[in-house]
Amino acid sequence: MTQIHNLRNYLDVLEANGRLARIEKPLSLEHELADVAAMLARTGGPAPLFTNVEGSAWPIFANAVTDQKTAALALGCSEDAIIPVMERVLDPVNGVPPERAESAPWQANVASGKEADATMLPLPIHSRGDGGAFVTGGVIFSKDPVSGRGNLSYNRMLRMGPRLFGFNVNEWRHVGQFMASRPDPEEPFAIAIAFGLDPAIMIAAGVKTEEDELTIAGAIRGAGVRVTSGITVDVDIPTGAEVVLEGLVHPAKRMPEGPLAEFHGYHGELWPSPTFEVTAICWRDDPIFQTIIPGWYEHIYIGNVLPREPLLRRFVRHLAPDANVHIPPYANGFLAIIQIERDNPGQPKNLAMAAMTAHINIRNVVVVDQDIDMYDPAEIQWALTNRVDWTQDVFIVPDAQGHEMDPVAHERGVGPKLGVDATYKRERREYGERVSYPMIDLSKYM
Ligand SMILES: Cc1cc2nc3c(=O)[nH]c(=O)nc-3n(C[C@H](O)[C@H](O)[C@H](O)COP(=O)(O)O)c2cc1C
Ligand SMILES: [Mn+2]
Repeated sequence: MTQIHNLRNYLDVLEANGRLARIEKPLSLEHELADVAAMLARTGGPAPLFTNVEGSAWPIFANAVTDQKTAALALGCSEDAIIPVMERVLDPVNGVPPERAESAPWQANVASGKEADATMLPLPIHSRGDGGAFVTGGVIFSKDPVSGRGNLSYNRMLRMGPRLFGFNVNEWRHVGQFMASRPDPEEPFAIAIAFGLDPAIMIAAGVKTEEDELTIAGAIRGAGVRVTSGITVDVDIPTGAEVVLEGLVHPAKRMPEGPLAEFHGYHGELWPSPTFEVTAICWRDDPIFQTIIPGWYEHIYIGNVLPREPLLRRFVRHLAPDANVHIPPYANGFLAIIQIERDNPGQPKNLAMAAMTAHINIRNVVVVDQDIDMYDPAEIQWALTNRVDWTQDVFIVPDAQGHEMDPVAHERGVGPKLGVDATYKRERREYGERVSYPMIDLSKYM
C-alpha cells in the first residue's frame, strides 16, 4: 500500500484501485459539478477529478471519502479495520505531533493585499438552495491564543467579494472559543484555509477533541504532518496543501450568511456570521482544488460516521462483544445499525438503548442479524419489512436529548428516540434460512 502523504498520491491510490474518474467534458461550477459528484457518491461510483471546469484554471477534486471503500483507502486499511483504526487514532495517547518545515510548494505563488482576489478560487455553487458560492472542502487552521496549540475545523464560508467572506462558526466550536478567550474578543483573528489535502487531514478536521487535530492525522499516517507558517498569518499549515487562503476573522463585523445544504439534509437559515477578510492567496504550480458536496455523503462520512463509530461500538460491545456497528451516511448520522449474533430475545432492545446514549445525534437504532448486509439500505429495509412486528419489536423514548438541528426534534434538540429489533424471531415462527445467492466475481462471466 502506497504511503499517502498528500492529495496527489491519494489520487494515485484511488486510480490504482479503480476509484478515480477523470471527468474531461466541460461543465459549469454552478450546480453541474455538484450534480455529477453527488450522483457518483449516491451510486457508489468513483471519486471525480474535474479537469475542464468553465471559469476554473484548476482541476477540482470531490468525494475524497464517501463510503467504506474510500474510507479504507484513505486510512490505508481494510474495510473491516476502519473502526479499529479510527479508535486507535482518536485516542490522544497515540497522537503524533506535526513537524516543522522551512518552506512549502504552495509558497511558489502568492497574491497578497490588494493583489489577492478570491474570485480566482473555483468555488462551486453546490445545491440549488444554497445562497451562493461557498468554501466547503477547505480545512480551517487556527491556533489557541492561550496554549498555542493548533486546531482544525470545517467552517462554511460564503464568498461575498474579492476579499470578503462570511465565516460560519457555532459558539461552542474551538475557533469560536479561541476568539472569545482573548482580552479583546472582538479583535481580528488570524486563520488559514487549506485546499487539496491528504485525506487523513480531512478526516482529522471532522473530529471534536481537546488536542490539535493534526496529531490525529499524524497518528493515521504514523508520521508527523509537515507544516510551515503562513505568509501573512502565524498559523501552521501543511506543506502538502495545494491552495492556501489566509486572512482575518472579524468577530464583530457580522453579515447575513447562508443558506447552505446542511448535514441533516435540508438547507440551513441565514445566519449573522462573523466576516473574513482575505490577506493572501497562495498556490503551488498547477494546483488541484478540492470541494465537499454539502449535505451529502462526504460531509456525513467525515462529520458523523468516522469520528463517531468507535465510541458507538464501545458502548454496544460493552453488552455484546461480537456486535458490529455502522452509522449509514444516507441517514445523516441520525441512524445506527447494530448487527449481532442473536442470543437472548431481549438483548436487541438493550443494545438499541446503549446505542442511543453513545452520541446525542443517534435517534433511530435498528438491530439486525448476521445474514443482513448492514451497509446495504435495501437489506435494512428487508429486515424492517420481514422481521419486525411493529406492535412488539419497537420502543420509543419520548423527549430524550437529541441534536439541536435534528429535523424531528423540538427546540433544544428534545425529541424521540426509536429502537427497532429487526432480528429474526425464530421462537415466534421458524422459516428456515433466508434465500441467499452468494456474491460472485462477474468478470468471470462478462
Ligand atoms: C463538511 C463539513 C462542514 C462543516 N461546516 C460547519 C460550519 O459551517 N460551521 C460550524 O460551526 N461547524 C461546521 N462543521 C462541523 C465542525 O467543523 C466539526 O465538528 C469540527 O470538528 C469542529 O472542530 P472543533 O471541535 O475544533 O471546533 C462542519 C463539518 C463538516 C464535516
Ligand atoms: Mn478542535
